[in-house]
Amino acid sequence: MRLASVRLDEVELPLVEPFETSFGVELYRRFLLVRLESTNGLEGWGECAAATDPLYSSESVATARWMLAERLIPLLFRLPSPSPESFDRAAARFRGNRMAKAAVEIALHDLRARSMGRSLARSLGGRRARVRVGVSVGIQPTVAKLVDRVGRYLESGYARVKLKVRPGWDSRPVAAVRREYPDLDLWVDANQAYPPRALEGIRAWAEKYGVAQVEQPFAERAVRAHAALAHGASFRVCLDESIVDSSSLEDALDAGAVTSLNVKVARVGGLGTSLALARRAARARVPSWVGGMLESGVGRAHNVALASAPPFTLSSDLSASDRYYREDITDPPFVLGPGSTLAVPRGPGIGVEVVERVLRKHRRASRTFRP
Ligand code: OSB
Ligand code: MG
Repeated sequence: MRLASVRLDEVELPLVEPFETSFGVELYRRFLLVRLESTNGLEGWGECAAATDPLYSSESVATARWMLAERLIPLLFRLPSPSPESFDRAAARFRGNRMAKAAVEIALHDLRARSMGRSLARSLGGRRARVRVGVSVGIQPTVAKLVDRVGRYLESGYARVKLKVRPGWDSRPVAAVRREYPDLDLWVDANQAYPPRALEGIRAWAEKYGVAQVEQPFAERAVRAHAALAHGASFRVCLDESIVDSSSLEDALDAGAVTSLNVKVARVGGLGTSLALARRAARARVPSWVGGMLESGVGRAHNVALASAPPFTLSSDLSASDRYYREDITDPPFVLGPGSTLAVPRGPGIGVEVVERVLRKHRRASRTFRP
């Protein structure tokens, strides 16, 4: 496999509705897309999940753009035979910047799967034809609006809901949703918003309202606080931001700080590491699931393919395209099917087509690199 060109596009897509977390509100998503082209005319697509501001992690669109243009794409052109594994090894000499690295690694996975005429899901060892999904619901202006929002998601077929919480927006909204939907599989995600001393308070409302899973209540490095919350808890303690590589996972497993693992391709630097972490967690009897970063159809297709692999057993944060964007850059859209599932594309590679016309409409910048 030889590369003829790499295109780096910057895109801005409006969200169907604002997405508010403990970090702030997002009205649209600005992100980078990587398009690899091989000398035999095949393409490979990757999306970089870094956001405009470094709120979820230290990366941003600007740092990822620099990393890709000035370091990772030149490094990719220097590889004698580019593959996800050879790129991952070569890129390891640069610290961090995992979202930038992931954009290239996943594009190489797509390109390789296409060159073998296989779906990405199959080339990752995926076995499921459909993956179970849920919906992540942002902080709403009022509790009544939240209950209404959750109700509409349930009517459209989602069987699991994750509420974004933060100090001041937790026990009241959680109680209201539980009162209205007594059987709902209810999760919460705080994106590190609580200090360790909030532990007993969180435990109280999570147990009282039957929350199945509490995600990342404390800071990224707060392994002991997460372990204390997980000890004897009736709910799973899920780590997201804390787990970025195998050593952070080993430390969390050792401490008993993780009883559910949110695997995000972007956060851990690619599909290869995602699979390795989920397999490692499964050996420790910790279930994994695929998390999302409001990706466009490109990143979503990678995430869905990953979620079809055996080590992922809980429902993923991968909703239908229309939950995020009125007009997505890929076709066909992901639609919610029976039993709160998305179908895993079967075509070559990611199995969805990037629609250049729509992409151009939302593109803010584009650069093409050649060896
Ligand atoms: O913490 O899981 C998170 C979106 C942006 C940043 C962080 C998170 C999220 C989500 C969205 O929860 C999940 C999705 O893509 O549907
Ligand atoms: Mg999270």
